[in-house]
Amino acid sequence: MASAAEAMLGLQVDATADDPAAAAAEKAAKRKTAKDAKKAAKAAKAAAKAAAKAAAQTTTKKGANRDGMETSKNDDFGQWYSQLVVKAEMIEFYDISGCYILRPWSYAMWDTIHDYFDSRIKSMGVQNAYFPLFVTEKRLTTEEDHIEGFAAEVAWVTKSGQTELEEPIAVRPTSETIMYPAYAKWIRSHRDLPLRLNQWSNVVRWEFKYPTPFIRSREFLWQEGHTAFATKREADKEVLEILDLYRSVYEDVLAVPVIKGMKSEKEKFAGGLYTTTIEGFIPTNGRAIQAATSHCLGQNFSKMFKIEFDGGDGAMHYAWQNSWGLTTRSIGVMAMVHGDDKGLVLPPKIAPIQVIIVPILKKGKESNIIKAATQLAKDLQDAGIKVKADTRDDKNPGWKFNYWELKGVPLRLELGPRDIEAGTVMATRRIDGDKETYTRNGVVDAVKKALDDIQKCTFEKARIERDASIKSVTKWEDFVPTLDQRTMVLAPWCNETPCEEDVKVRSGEESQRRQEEAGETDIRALSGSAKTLCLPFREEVERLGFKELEKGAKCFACDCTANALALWGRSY
Ligand code: 86X
Repeated sequence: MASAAEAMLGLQVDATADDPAAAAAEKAAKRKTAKDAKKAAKAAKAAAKAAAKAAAQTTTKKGANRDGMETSKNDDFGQWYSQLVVKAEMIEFYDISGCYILRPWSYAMWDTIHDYFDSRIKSMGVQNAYFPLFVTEKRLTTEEDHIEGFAAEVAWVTKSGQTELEEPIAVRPTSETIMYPAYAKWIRSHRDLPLRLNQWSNVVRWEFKYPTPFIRSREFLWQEGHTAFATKREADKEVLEILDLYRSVYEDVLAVPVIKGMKSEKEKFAGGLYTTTIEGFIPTNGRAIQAATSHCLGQNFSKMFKIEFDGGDGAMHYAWQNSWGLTTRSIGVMAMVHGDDKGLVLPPKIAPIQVIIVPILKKGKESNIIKAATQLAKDLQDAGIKVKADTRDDKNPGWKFNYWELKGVPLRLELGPRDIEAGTVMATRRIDGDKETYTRNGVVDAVKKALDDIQKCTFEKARIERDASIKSVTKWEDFVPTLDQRTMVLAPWCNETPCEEDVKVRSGEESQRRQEEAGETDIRALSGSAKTLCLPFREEVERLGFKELEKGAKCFACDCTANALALWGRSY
């Protein structure tokens, strides 16, 4: 069943619903008699014919066909995104709400993120391991605080075949309770520390907020790092090193700008000591999004799980622990930030194909041109560039241009008979459509330079738009009206949880009132309430060009003395 939200977005979870031929064939399979099956097969044929005719009719509009994007990013962002992930062949919908198929185009991106992050944590001294998918109820609930508030999201296996299990087992929503009992066995002496393990895996959280591919799914892929140290100082240092590595994944690979900071008491991981975060932003809908978190757990878990070590000083000590995670959500944020009305826009560092070569065929010269395109691809591939020559003979160049634009390939090279004669190649950038002619001899260097430049441009464009979306506010009256301009808000804050709870309620109410007054009845709008995204680090505030907290400043929301600058926003 499609969720209400999916239905609202017009998403067809039923694969056959959009395809009369497949629907008829499926019906045929279900019919009992051969006669019925024959009848259905005939109907399926007729339906297929009609569908083909309908498809042909919709392509009559110049340049447009059902394969391309049909919704503009600014008109209906939710619809745009759903179309994007399907039409760019990143996602296939599945018949369980909140679960999605990651197709090769998006899985290749996860592979790239994996390789980038994995090699860097290994150089830092982290090792990979794999722990079981399942956890007993007794273990899962060892750390009560940490489970509290999450219990409703845990998925349980209760049967094997028709037989009830003696004890139901949970599917991991995160692996603290699975890993830490083993840590307690492995850690005895200060010589066993630090213990720094990482796991690449899937996890399941049966959420009831409406799902969005990559951004919020019930099963997702991630890495979870779990480390233990003898001293808090070492743990603190790692928290920030990992946070900076997360920043690098987003900014240097995905070209998505993020803001580093500390989570408030209300928003931190309840089981830990403090949580650091990187926060992203989607300018089109004005929503902030948590991009990754790096937690210092303090000694909370080591006390709970008895992870103790002999310090060599004649005393036993509890280990200082961290945990940190990055998920496939990162791919969704990248797609939302860079995508446009033609489809996906990929920064070169995450693109499964960085350069697409489209041969422009001319009657009688086909084999020559294909040969030249294949050789060009080989030269680029030898230089370490991810390149493909699209030599399909059943698609014309215009169709191929649209197809690879929709998939977001950063650079297109066209090669026609005249180029071959002149010793040139024509290049077009996906990010801005800029064209340039390269010489065939200098093409490898020119492409390398172009890809570097596109990577930088993509980030700069996103950074400028993100920076323009941060506004400073000092009094409550300006808060919701500013958020309504699709911004994040930086404000002096008392840093008290009751005040944050109050802001959530008041901003929600005020948003609704303002919407009603404006006659807005947009049911797609998510909750209008705001929360703290983070307390940005001092360097971040400076980098963004804001003044640090002034002495004697008052909290924007409750008029108490402010003791921090907080970044607020409506968020995913
Ligand atoms: C919090 C904390 C932490 C390791 C990370 O953020 C990085 C990687 N874990 C995860 N969290 C839960 O602890 C949790 C627990 C249950 Cl039982 C659940 F159903 C959902 C959860 N969601 C998040």
